[in-house]
Amino acid sequence: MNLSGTASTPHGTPRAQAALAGVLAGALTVGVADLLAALLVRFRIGSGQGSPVIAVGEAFVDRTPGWLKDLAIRTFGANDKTVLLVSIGVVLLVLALVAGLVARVRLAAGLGVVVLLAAVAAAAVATRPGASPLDVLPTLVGAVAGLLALRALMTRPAGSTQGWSRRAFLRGAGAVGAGALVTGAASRVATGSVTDVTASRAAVRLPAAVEKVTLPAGVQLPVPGITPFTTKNSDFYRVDTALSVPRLRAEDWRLKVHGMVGRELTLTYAELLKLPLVERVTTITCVSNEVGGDLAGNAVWLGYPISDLLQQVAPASDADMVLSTSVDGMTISTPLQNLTVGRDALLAIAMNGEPLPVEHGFPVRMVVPGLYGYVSATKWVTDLKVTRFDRDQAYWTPRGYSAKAPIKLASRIDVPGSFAKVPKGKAAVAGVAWAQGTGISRVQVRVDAGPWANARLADAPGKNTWVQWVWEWDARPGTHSLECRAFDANGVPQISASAPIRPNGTTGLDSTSVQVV
Ligand SMILES: Nc1nc2c(c(=O)[nH]1)N[C@H]1C(S)=C(S)[C@@H](COP(=O)(O)O)O[C@H]1N2
Ligand SMILES: [Mo]
Repeated sequence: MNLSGTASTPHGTPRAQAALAGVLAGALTVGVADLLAALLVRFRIGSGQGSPVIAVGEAFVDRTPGWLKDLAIRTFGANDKTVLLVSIGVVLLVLALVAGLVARVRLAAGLGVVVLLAAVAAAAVATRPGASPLDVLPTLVGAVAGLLALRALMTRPAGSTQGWSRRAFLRGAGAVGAGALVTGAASRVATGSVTDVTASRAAVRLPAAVEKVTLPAGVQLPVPGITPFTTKNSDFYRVDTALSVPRLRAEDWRLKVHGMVGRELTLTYAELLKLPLVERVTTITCVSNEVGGDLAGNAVWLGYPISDLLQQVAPASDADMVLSTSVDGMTISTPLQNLTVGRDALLAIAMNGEPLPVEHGFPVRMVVPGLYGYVSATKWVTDLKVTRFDRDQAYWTPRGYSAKAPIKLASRIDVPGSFAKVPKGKAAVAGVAWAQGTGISRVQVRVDAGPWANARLADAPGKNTWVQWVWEWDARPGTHSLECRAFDANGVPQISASAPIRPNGTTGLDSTSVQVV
């Protein structure tokens, strides 16, 4: 980059200087806005959604068509959010650079670009669910700081005829850059709620369960490479629309239960911990899971049966749905019946013996066997409204997904892996199958579309988890295709015709191609 005065153009400021001025002003805008947003959160002013970059990202996620979202989840998996935030950063960088270059030709026009960007960000902030008018304050103040910085860096000092001297420009740029760094770092510190929620989670003492889960040893087959029966928290798939994970302290959590009820109820975390909590082992699954995909995970959950909770509020007899809302504004509709029949649907506080990880819903989430996550598994849940499907709608319903979505019977081949080289002779073909709420009675495997053969099923602790299966194959040299299919406990076979993710989940048989050598 040549910042020297000799590169000076008729417009006075060298291009590189102008571009740098734009980028530094942009960085200062974001730094100031985020610092102010963090302070508002600290002092509980506004709704806590004042960060312009996060708001733009979330508004973008909201407006993303379902197919694109599915593609992003499939392509980037759990990194889809990082990819989005980095993309926003790159777009912002380019636009800031452009603002600088435009300002070089016409200062007012360059400032106009900044105003336009700020207006878009302010609109995104103001339209977040539950946004408060105060939330736009950080964006506005940040924009003013950015405008002043850009103007200062682009205006030659009084008396100068040559444009900025290199040294004067660098001094100004250094000051703006330092301002951006300091505000950016301070916003990190002020978002100390980050450390707050970690401390809050670390302070949780999990009460003993009044009903404990003991897993039979036979749930786990001794097959290398098979999906472990229990998914480690660190390996558990994550799907949600939150760009920054909601950081809600247990001390601040409240659950309101209301709507078509005999009497309303509010629950604090301390009160929840004193209730008789039970353990349940449940496999949850995402509707976006492809045939053979890994958006499913199994854990032992500790929580309070939602049926026991609902009993205390006396739902109206004509209610048929519970609309749950999370602290970040996600809404999820669950058939009332799935929450009141049996005592397996939980208001969960722990996962595999630990308080819920923050990204899996700390302090409290729902876990309901047999329903895809988007119609049951509300993380960071704070509100339950007893209502009717003909009165209320959840987030995904107008976006092309069914209002009700039971998990479809599925099976998957884990070993051998796709395109694996398998030594000839005896080889284990193994995987998992699930039909939460019903259970699995049989899994079959076939080679090269030949006859179906029965696999051996591992033990299952109940109907609500996946079950491992293994089939011993006498592998002959050559390229072979393997397929599997499952039958539920009622003898109903898995649907072999393929169906897309929308509106309510895929069907089709998993297959894998291997080379036996
Ligand atoms: N607040 C909130 N809860 C949510 C979601 C969300 O976007 N926001 N996504 C749901 C979906 S689609 C799924 S599949 C499950 C995933 O839970 P996990 O991330 O713990 O695996 O969470 C559900 N709960
Ligand atoms: Mo999902």
